[in-house]
Amino acid sequence: MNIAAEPYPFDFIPERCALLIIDMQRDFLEPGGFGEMLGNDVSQLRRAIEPNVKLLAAWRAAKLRVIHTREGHLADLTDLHASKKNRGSPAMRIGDEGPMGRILVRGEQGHDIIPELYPQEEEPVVDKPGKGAFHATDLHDLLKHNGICQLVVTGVTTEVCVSTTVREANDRGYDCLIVEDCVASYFPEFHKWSLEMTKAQGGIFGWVSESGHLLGALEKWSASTSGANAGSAGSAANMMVNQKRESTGATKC
Ligand code: C5J
Repeated sequence: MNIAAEPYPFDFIPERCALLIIDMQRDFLEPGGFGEMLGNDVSQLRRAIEPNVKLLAAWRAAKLRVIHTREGHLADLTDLHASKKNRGSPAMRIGDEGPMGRILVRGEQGHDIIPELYPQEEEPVVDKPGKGAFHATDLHDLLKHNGICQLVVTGVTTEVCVSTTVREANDRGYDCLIVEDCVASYFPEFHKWSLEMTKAQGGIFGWVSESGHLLGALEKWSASTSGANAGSAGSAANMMVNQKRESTGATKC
C-alpha cells in the first residue's frame, strides 16, 4: 500500500510496521520539566499532541503494533553519564527535585507520558537513558521478535530524539517514515531542517509524510481486514496481505 511521502511514496506494509511514539512525556511538554529547565518554550511542542491522538486512535483501531518510548534515568542515576548531567548551565539538572518530581528520573510524574497519549496495557514502553531509542534498550530485539521492519515515527523533539532514533533505525535496516505534523521541536528551524535532512539524497535516513495520508491508509487497511487481528501470526489478514504482495511482486521486508 503506497503512502504519499517525500522523497517518494512509502511502501507501507501494515503488519510489518510499528508506530513508534518518541518521548511524549510531561518532562518535555509541560512547564516545570526537563525541557523548560533547559530554557525552552514548551508550548512549541504541544501542536503535535492532537495529530498524535488521532493517529494513535487509528493505529489502535487497525490493531497494529504501537510502541512508546520515554527518556529518563534510574533513581540512583547510575545510568547517567557525567557528560549528560553536567552539560550546559540549566536552571536545574537531571535528578534535581522539580515541580513534577525529580527531573528526568523514571517513576517521577514528569517522566510519565502525557495523559492524552497514555499507553494501553499491551503497548510496550521502552525506557531509554539516551536520545536514541536503540541505545542501551531492547528495542531492536522487540521489533525483530514481532516481525517489524518499518517504523512510523512521531514524538519529540524532531531534531534530537526523533532524528537520533531514525538514524539508529536506518543503520539497523528499518525503513522509517516521520510524520511531519506529529513531531515537534522547541526550534521551528531545527524541525524544518531535520526533516529536510531525513528525506534528502533519495531519503538518506527515511521518508517524511503527513498524518492525513497515514489515516487514509489505515482506514483502507482496517476495511480490507474487516477487524481481523493483523498482529497475530498466521491470521487471515496476514495471509491475505502476503498473498496479495506475492501476486504483485512487491518488496517484502
Ligand atoms: C531532548 C528528546 N530534546 N526527547 N530529548 O533532550 O528529544
